[in-house]
Amino acid sequence: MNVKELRQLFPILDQQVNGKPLVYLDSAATSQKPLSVIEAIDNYYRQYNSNVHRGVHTLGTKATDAYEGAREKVRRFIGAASIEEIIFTRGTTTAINLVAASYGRANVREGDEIVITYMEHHSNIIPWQQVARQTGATLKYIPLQPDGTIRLADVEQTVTSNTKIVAVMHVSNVLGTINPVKEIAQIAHKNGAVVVVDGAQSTPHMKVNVQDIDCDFYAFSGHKMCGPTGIGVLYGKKRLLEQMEPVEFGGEMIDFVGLYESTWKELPWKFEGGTPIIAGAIGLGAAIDFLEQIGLDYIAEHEHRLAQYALEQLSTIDGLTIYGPKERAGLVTFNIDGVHPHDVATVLDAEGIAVRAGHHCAQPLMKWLNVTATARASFYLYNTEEEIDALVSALKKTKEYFSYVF
Ligand code: 7TS
Repeated sequence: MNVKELRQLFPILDQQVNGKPLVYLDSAATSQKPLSVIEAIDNYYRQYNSNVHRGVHTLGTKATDAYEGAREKVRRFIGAASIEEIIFTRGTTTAINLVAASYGRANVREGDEIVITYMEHHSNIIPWQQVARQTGATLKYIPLQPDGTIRLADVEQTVTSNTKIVAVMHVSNVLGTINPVKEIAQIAHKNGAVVVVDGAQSTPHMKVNVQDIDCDFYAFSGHKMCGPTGIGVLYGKKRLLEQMEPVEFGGEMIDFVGLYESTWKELPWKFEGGTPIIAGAIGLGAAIDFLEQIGLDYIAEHEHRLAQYALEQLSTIDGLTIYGPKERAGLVTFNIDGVHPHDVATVLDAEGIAVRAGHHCAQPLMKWLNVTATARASFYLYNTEEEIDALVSALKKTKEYFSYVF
């Protein structure tokens, strides 16, 4: 299937925005959804909407099979050993918060260390700040190289025998850096720490195998990988999840409820209190089917080509600064001298081009870059070189417009 045919599977892409063909370059914020995902959710609500794990009626059984079937698809997709290790959450943020609230508070003490990096998204910073505050532990940062990469020697330096948790993103949503999470996990384990990987920007774009990485926890969101919003995943090693207490209590997650005490269901359900995100999980399952059909290796290669082409083309614009390393995932973050990134995004929008401007939920990284905000174009399997040409020519126009005004 070529990219033109592939684009036809995404109905939203075929529209005009401000009188111009839509150029959607904001997939790192959320991806668009193929018909097969939209239809899977539609079918659930039209044909077998029911609660799961409850009654024995036919629709309920069908819904339960589809919900649990999606869990098996996730397990296979990330190479986990068993479905007990796959917990459905609302997204990456909720998944990391679960680890922090459960594993973090139970295992981190005063004098311990939690290690993260300067490039983390807020959702992999604030939960750890909270654990550090509540336990008296210290939060430490692995420094970055000038190109926005991490040196393993700096990981070795920062992680010590006092470190209990190392939390790091697999792929940066701002720099596009692909972090050596497997090697970081080895260093963490050598020091007796567990590793939490934020996979929000990796699972949509490249093959991920949690057993090969040997991470202890891995978090990601369905909506960035062609699935719906409101569904995400926490992978955790069974040995650790077994020891952990749930953080949400109520229906669905219990085994027996007495007047003063209760017991929990086995894994993974003890972490899924309340009616789960049934349509979301079914949609995520359909998204995984779709991504596997296209092929993660093809997607990674396509985006790599687009990113390299974008780097080449954008570097022809005077006064445009690009942040991050040359070898990167499929996104480019930049600033144009003298033009605020929000103005860049507004002018691009008038041309039908959607990019994100702001701090990208990475204020410590903005501080490290010495900027308050940037613009970001992020690519996915449906983007084309022609769209990058449209971006470049609109940016040239933006530059001319602002040099004329000021
Ligand atoms: N981690 C990373 C690396 C992310 O890029 C994001 C979202 C999250 C965590 C949070 O995911 P959520 O689904 O729980 O919200 N990143 C972005 C972004 O770059 N632009 O908008 C959202």
